[in-house]
Amino acid sequence: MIGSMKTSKKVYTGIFRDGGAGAFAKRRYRDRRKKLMMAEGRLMAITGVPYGPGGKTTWAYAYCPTYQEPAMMYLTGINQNNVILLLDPNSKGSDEILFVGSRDHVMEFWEGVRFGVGDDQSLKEVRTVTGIKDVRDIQEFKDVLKERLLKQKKKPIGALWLEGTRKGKPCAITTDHNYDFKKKIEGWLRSWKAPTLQNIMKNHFELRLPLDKYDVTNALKAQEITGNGFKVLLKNFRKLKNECQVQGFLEGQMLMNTPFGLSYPSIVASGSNANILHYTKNDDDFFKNEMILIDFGIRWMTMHADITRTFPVSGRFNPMQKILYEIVLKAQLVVQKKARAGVTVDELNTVCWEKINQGLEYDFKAIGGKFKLKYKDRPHGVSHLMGEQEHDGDPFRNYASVPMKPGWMISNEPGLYGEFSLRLKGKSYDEKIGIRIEDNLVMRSNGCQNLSSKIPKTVKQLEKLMSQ
Ligand SMILES: [Mn+2]
Repeated sequence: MIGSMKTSKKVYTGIFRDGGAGAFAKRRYRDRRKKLMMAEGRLMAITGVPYGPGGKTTWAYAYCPTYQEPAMMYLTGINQNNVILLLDPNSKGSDEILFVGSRDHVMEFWEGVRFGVGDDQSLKEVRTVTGIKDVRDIQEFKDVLKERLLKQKKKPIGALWLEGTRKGKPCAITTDHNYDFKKKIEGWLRSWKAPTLQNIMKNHFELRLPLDKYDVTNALKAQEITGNGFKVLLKNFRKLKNECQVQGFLEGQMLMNTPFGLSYPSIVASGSNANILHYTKNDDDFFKNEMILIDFGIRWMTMHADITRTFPVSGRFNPMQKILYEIVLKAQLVVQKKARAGVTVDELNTVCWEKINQGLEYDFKAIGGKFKLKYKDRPHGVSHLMGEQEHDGDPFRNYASVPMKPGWMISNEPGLYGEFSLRLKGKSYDEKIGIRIEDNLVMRSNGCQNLSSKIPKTVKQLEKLMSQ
């Protein structure tokens, strides 16, 4: 017995995410699968991750409470490796079949309850929680696929893998588990003399990227916990001596308030370390006049917060830091004003980096400031898509030229990185500084909703919190 239905909520918390929809969860996932079937009209096979953390990198232990292919999570809420979903919109029988591994009592003794076939009770419970009525042993997948394929004549099967174009040339992510799955199925199709696979990526992302009301609620909850962690950090900042203490303190505050884990390991970069965009060492001491950049966030259900804040270690901005910081902040506000459904990420980039350059020219150079930037035109994109993943959507970011849709969530993260010097009121300042300020926005038809609006970011707000 996995557990009686009375205790199912607790038993399944780790391996089934209801997305905050409670009793409506089954309907919500079923609707998503139905929409995908409507859009594709073909037989489709979608795989979960084949193995858990450390499965291919046995030397690494990854702490990650949610470990699932985001497409599988989006369509079923199942947070367990080794599952496959078959969708068959043209079938006269069941139009969706979930394949899972068999029950393994030894494994359950080590790792806790898992969905699995092997006894009627267990199968019944998988059905009850996921809403998928037809659940079968994953060993049968190949045979069922072949049988269903023959029934739909010559129509190609659909599967998901990540592909796009980079500098005009087609390319794919070949290290992803989805690509391994694609290769495997293609091998079978060749031996069956069947037409090759069709990628369902476009329709899948079109359906998945706009957040629904549950997603927005979850995203706001992630913001709230992330923001509270940040506020507590600032109030206690004077007690901390180095980057790793900041990481430990902040992540501790955040993890105490979410069972869903971090969005990603935090970047905690003081002084010139903030000029390394993906700084991960987090092992340096501070100097008292430095700025510190932190990039952090948690998950709530399957939604992510992705926040960056930059502030002075001392709790007070020096005059040069304040000028540079406000250049970045102004650019962020310009992006936020421009962001809405119908606008492209490319257009946001244009206004963002123009505003930064203008700021450097008129607010810094004009008063005698000198600088050497760490990049040519721009350091990185101002926005990426967010959702089921912290970086969601096509990984080649071909979406940047597409008008955004209502409900898309994006980051808004202008930055300024380089070496800056200024002489002001008889005092000289010369620092290597990296400043990034990042909020998360949801697109609406008449503007955007800044989900991060309650997380302090003005000079005044930051200094006030740090002086408490
Ligand atoms: Mn980001």
